[in-house]
Amino acid sequence: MKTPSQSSDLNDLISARGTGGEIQQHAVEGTERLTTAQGVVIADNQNSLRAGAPGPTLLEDFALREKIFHFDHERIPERVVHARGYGAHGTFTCTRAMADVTRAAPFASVGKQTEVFVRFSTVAGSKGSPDLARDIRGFAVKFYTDQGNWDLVGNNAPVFFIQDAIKFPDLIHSVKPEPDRDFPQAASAHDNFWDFISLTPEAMHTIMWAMSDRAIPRSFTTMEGFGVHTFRFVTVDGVSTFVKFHWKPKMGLQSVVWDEAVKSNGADADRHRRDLWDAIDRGDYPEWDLGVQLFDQAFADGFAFDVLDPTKLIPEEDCPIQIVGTMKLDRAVENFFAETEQVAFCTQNVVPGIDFTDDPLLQGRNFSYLDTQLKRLGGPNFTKIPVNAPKGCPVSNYQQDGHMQTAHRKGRVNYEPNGWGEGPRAHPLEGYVSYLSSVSGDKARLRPESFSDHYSQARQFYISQTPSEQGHIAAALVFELSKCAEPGIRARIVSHLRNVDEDLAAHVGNGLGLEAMPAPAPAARPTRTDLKPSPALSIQSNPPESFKGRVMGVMLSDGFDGSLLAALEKAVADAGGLIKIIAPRIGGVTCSKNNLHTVDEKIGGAPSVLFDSVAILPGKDSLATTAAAKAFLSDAHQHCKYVGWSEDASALVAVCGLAGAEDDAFCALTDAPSVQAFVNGCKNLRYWARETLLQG
Ligand code: HDE
Repeated sequence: MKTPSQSSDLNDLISARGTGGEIQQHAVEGTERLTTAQGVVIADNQNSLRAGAPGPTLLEDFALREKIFHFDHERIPERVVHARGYGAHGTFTCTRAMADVTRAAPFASVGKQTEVFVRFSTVAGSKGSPDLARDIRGFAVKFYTDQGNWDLVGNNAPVFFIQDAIKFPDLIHSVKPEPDRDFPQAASAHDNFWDFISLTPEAMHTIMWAMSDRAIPRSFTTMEGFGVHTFRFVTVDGVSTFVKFHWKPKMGLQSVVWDEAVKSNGADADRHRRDLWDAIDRGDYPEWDLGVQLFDQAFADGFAFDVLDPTKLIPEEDCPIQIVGTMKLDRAVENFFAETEQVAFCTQNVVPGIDFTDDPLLQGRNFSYLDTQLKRLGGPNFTKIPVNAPKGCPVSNYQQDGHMQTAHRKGRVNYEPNGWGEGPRAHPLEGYVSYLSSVSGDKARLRPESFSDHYSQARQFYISQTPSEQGHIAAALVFELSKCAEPGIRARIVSHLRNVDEDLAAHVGNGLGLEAMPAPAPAARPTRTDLKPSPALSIQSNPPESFKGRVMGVMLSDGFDGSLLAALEKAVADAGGLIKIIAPRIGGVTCSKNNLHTVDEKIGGAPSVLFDSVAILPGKDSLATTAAAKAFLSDAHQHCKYVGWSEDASALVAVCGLAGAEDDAFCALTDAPSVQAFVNGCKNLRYWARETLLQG
């Protein structure tokens, strides 16, 4: 049977015309019937029941009433934070059995598989906000283990802005649109956010992450994930080991530059979700390794900071990451709302073998998630929604009733203990047993003294970046603070930066045009300068050296050199990448031999910011007078991408002011070997040396 998209003839789609000439599609033998929610087959889905024509619509039209009623209630409250998100299903496969450190089900044996659902998100923007906002990303994974659901509700940064949950509403209020004017959307570049930050020195480490390229990832699939808090692994015998969780993308780390992020949001506000959808759709399933940092109390005691402080990380160099499994996302959602919107993560969803620590942020989170789900999903039975229901184990308890109950116990017994000899019972050995720890101390509102160093790891992060990345951090700070109207806020931030790194503070102060540098902010503890750089924290120092899964945008016009395109297609395919053809008309483009080639995007519809590298192979029309083609080339060059171009593009290159600008990544394509050399280079993704030259 033809699908509507395959059928080009409207008449094929029409099975009847109504009296007004409107299109009616009627079910025929063997096809699905349209029904009401009560199961009554609908006869006419185009006209409501009227008394006369035209005449008043009748209240007795239950099909109309039900349809509109349901529509009116389609929306549920969006998440207060992490509203903008995208999910997919997959599998976690254990590659290292860890029964010696945890009884947690996913790590029981090598090769054991556990189904997962992942939701990636931004934090600040609302549900319809653009994907490439500068923001921390959520990285929440639900493991449907055979001992119950375990949610690892993490972020793409290993640290957080605040040390105590009581500050969370203020942090989030400050970053969200300002309450009187309701802007800016999905942006931290405004007074309220920086005002709050300037009065919250503990945020400085996470600010470094948020101003770095980590906060503008190329894709969900090119970012790391972190559990942030220190958790506990616990063995069957009750022995505990501290654990920090890390997700390492197999595609490697990759981000975009800020100008690209801004333009991407205009060109394709759905860039990240589309990228994930497309990757799964073409069978290029994204994967992450799960790594753990394991350490004991002795390590914690000897570590420079408190391992319970969520504004601190443990450098990989101090405590190596051990890879224990791989997650593969291989199934897109069937329905965005049913799955991605309704999925309910909760830090308290843990399974035997995984336990909490006294990290005050984790403790606060444990309180929050159920609360928000009750509000969003409307009642306590959201655990019955398929995406939230455990899959790997039975569920049996005496919980009953409530809104939308869909699973009821049979029979008389709804309590325990009971003398009827019926129903489920607790099991002291198989059940969840909390790690036995002693608690003592005064009841008071307090912050541990061991949490009071706010700058040392911010500095460590900064000095771990390449000069180019440091430049991006400084530029981001200048951009964001330039959006703050209140000069006092700018100065206060610079006063904190002086405690992080004097050069950074000077760059930002200069970029803002501060008349005088403010004094360094009073610090509870002086910044340590003995912490060594941690190369693992830099994206540029850890290039993927692969073009796998990356996309080259190839701009063509009629009469282009087909042999060059063929060489490009082969080289990119060999490198595991993809090509998208951009041309003046979506209907096709002809090569010099007059063969028609398919086109993916019209020029102007897919600017170069959407591609990892670009090639420009025009034909008779050199595209030198096409504004969108000029922007395509200029931006790709400006964004330090690998750019290949054929001789026929010389006029375009010249009008962009790039004649004679050849560098290792701005390459003339003349024949198959030059094409191969260009594609070999593309695996470096960017040519950062150009950035320095462009800045003069
Ligand atoms: Fe969340 N957070 N959070 N958070 N969080 C929510 O739960 C909260 C924090 C994170 O894709 C909410 O269902 C408090 C850190 C992710 O559905 C809410 C505090 C980290 C997601 C909530 C934090 C996170 C949320 C809103 C401070 C990284 C999206 C909707 C104590 C380790 C999950 C919801 C998804 C969502 C509360 C801080 C990660 C309101 C009180 C730190 C990835 O319950």
